[in-house]
Amino acid sequence: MAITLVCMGNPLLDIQVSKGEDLLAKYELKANDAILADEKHMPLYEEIITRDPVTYVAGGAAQNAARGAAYVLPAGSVAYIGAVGKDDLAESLKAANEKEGVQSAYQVFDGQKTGACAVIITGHDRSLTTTLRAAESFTPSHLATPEVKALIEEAKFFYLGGFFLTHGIESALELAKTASESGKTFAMNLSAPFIPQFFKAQVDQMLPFCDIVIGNESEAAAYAESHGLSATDPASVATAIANLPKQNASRPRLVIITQGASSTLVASSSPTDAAGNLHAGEENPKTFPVTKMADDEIVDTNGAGDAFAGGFLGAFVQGKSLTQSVEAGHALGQICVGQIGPQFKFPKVQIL
Ligand code: 26A
Repeated sequence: MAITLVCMGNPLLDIQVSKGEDLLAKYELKANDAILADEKHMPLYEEIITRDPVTYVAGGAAQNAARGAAYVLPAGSVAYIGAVGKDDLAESLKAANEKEGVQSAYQVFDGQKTGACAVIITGHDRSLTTTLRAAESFTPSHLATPEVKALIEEAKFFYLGGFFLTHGIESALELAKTASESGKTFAMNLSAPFIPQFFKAQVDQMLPFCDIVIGNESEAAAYAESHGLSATDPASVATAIANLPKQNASRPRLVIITQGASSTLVASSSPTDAAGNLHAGEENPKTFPVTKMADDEIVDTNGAGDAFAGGFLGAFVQGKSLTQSVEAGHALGQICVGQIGPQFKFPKVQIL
């Protein structure tokens, strides 16, 4: 199979614990948030590994989405780019990718450590505190290596974790511009409220090249606030982002806002999207209902948004309709919520 989707982001190992109320209080963390660690959080990485039980699981938002997309795509369709250290963590991430059908094209930094994310679960909430380590050393030169260049030429769809924008925009812009100039589809996730909030300029620079923007309700609210939008409800924000200037005018921009257990919204910059959906006269944004999971089916919500993105892309890349793609996203999100961390169910269940 040829590679059809290339994802780029920060490869991280998730170190996950539950019942972490005391850790949230001690490190002044919010129950449902994603942040970059600062000095005061560093002891958390020593402390969390002493908890019993502690689970190590492959993470990194875009890498989770890549594994999610691979779940629904034919074998050999997905590759992932990011920077790691030369260590055991990187080996275990690579093994997880391999097992789940993602080709890793890592930029490897000898002498640096692979990034990690402390995942603290309390109830259904997840608090993510990330130390990027090698992930933030990624350089645009990696995109020019023969291996990566070939993957980029082969792929028809690209997906960027908005988190990647915290350590520079050069590589992200290069990938987005290459996609846009060659008429390929470029998708970006807003990733966390702090991205549209504190990396507004970077997000704004990327958006003209984005065909698909994915986020959740809190990221939409953060976008509305940092951009001074008067209408701050998710539907209005989705419409506002959809209608921003777009470099590649040959296809409309889709903006997808998930809302946890509430319905997903999709706004399109024009009534008909690439897959021939959202016809003129249809509601825009369109609402896609979510089937609620029972409390006892929910393990944790770490990676649910990434799983949605992966499921959506996996279907969209195969030319499925917008409705089928959103439903594949919902299905994969629910599979992920039923597992510890950003994992899927093996043997695979049919979702398309
Ligand atoms: C730059 N930051 C903060 C991050 C992340 C991140 N992935 C990339 N960059 N912070 C958390 N994550 C990942 O998000 C997933 C859940 O959506 C975690 O590794 C986790 O697997």
